[in-house]
Amino acid sequence: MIYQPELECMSRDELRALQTERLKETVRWEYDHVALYRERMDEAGVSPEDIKTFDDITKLPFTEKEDLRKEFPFGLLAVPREEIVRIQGSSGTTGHPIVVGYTEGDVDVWSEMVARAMCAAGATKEDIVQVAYGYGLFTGGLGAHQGATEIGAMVIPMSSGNTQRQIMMMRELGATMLCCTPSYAIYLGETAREMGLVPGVDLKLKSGVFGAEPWTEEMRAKLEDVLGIDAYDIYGLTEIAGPGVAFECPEKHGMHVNEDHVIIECIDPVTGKHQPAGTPGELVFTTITKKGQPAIRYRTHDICTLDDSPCACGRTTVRMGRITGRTDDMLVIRGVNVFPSQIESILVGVKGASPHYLLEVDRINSTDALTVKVEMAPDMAVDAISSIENLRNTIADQIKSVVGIKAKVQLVAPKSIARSEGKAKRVIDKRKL
Ligand code: DLL
Repeated sequence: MIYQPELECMSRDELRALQTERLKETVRWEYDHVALYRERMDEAGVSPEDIKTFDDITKLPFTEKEDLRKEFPFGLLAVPREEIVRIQGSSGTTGHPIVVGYTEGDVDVWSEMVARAMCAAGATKEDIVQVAYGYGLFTGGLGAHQGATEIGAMVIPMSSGNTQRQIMMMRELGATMLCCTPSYAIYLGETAREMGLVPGVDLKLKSGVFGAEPWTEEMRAKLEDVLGIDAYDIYGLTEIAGPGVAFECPEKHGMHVNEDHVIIECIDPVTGKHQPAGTPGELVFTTITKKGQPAIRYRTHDICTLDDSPCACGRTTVRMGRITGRTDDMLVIRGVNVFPSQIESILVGVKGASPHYLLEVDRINSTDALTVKVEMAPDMAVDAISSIENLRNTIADQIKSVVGIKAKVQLVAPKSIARSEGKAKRVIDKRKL
């Protein structure tokens, strides 16, 4: 189903014209109201009048997370503080948290974006949506909550954690949709099965909208199997809105970007120049309907490819592929670029291994060493030492052939790697400690 066909399916020409008008307004708004944008544009020798066509966006300077840190908490507000009705934030892995202010209108825009995503995953007012993303400064909980409310569905605002209680409520209230991180969804599914519950019989879940962390097609298959549902990807980031910046339709061939609210660019992270469609690059977003704290050419560090070919679902918006890594998440091990998602794809395809893993990188005698800790699948027969040895070798061989580096594989007991109720932590880089 398409929530707002008149907006999600408009012709590319109409969409470009709308984006261009909104871009001009946003640039003028930021220039007039936010010192940082005015200074940056003055330094770059570009004024709001120079933005006449869509392609003129490339004249504008980039912004970064560091700008939000420096201007913490209210330096980037483009409206008086009293106009702000909500603060959301993200901690990030380093440094001070960042916060973003929303006006009432900004919250509405965000809710609309999430409602489109939920609708694409089949949500109607009949649905009972269990939100197991964390509520709080993190945008997952409230974002999913607002989107489901916008559709008129009934929300169970569980937040993350309390896994057994979570499953009890899911069963007793008859939740039909689930929203949480994909890693937590798998954990919920595994726990439900351990509790003796059968999806489809004891649980009524039909679909779910999962995001906030990178995941793979293999993880999707696992998640769909363990919970007996149809799993959809949703992408977003606090600086731009929260979840709902882009979302999957039933074609599941990339995430439709809500282009009437944001402009997406995919750049070469080194040169800053646009990548052709289909070539991986760093995503850059400009919000074009926000008033409280708009963002112009915000560099996400997320890497993926864009696809502007028509989609069979009828939406005309450009699609982004899965996030394959982050420019700042990429591990360089003995000179080879390694993304955790590559290892994950391998593990999910190996019988006897589970998708619960941890990468540990260290420097031993001036050489980088990668250890991959992998939980054995609960049904793995561990009676013969040879079977463990075989499993270890299979994983190591596949890492060598796919990623191109030698890794030490350590098989650990099921459930011994800490489970995450939010974003999973997959990497410990001891070289940075
Ligand atoms: O994670 C917003 C969100 C909540 C999205 C719930 C989807 C669902 P932040 O905490 O600011 O916001 O983290 C944003 O998370 O730059 C990506 O690196 C990563 N990320 C978000 N969604 C996906 C996804 C929320 N579907 C950062 N696939 C982003 C891969 C994702 N990575």
